[in-house]
Amino acid sequence: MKIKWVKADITRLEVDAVVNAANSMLLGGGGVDGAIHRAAGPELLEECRTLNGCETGKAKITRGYRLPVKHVIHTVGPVWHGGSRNEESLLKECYVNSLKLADEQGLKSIAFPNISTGVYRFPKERAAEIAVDAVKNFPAKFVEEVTFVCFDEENFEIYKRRLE
Ligand code: AR6
Repeated sequence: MKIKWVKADITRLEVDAVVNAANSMLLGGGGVDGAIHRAAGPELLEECRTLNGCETGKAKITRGYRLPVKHVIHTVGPVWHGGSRNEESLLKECYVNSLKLADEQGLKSIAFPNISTGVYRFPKERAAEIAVDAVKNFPAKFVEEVTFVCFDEENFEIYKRRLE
């Protein structure tokens, strides 16, 4: 599996699926969630309304609508509470369950934002370590390329150091 990292707006990426760092309602929000819904258009929200939300660590898939992708995989990262509420395993589950969905659909390329490292306040260095480990250890059948999409300079430098 090829692993890449870029500094970019995830709504501009042309891949089979982009992952959305959503909340358990799956009805949009701020940050990357807001950007994805704005770029995909109202049809995305319509489909999300049919999903009945999503638990932390789990993932659900929709179409990509006006985004240049086939699918959006919505996952719900943990809110960081200091590390004693299973945050690390839940973050790992976000990556693994998103990859499982992509692989089940036979998708070849997937792009992840830095889940939970925005308003959910997960420490960035540890989040990157968990993300990279989860991807490297995933037994993919179809997924060939994973892109870590960093939006802020700090995350970009962290991924660069870890993957270069
Ligand atoms: N493209 C790529 N990455 C982005 C973009 C973008 N357009 N915009 C922000 N990021 P956050 P969370 C990065 O807060 O911490 C939402 O309101 C950002 O720099 O979007 O998982 C949801 O509805 C950061 O590194 O998500 C939830 O309520 C990363 O995306 C809640 O926020 C994640 O930041 C989820 O919080």
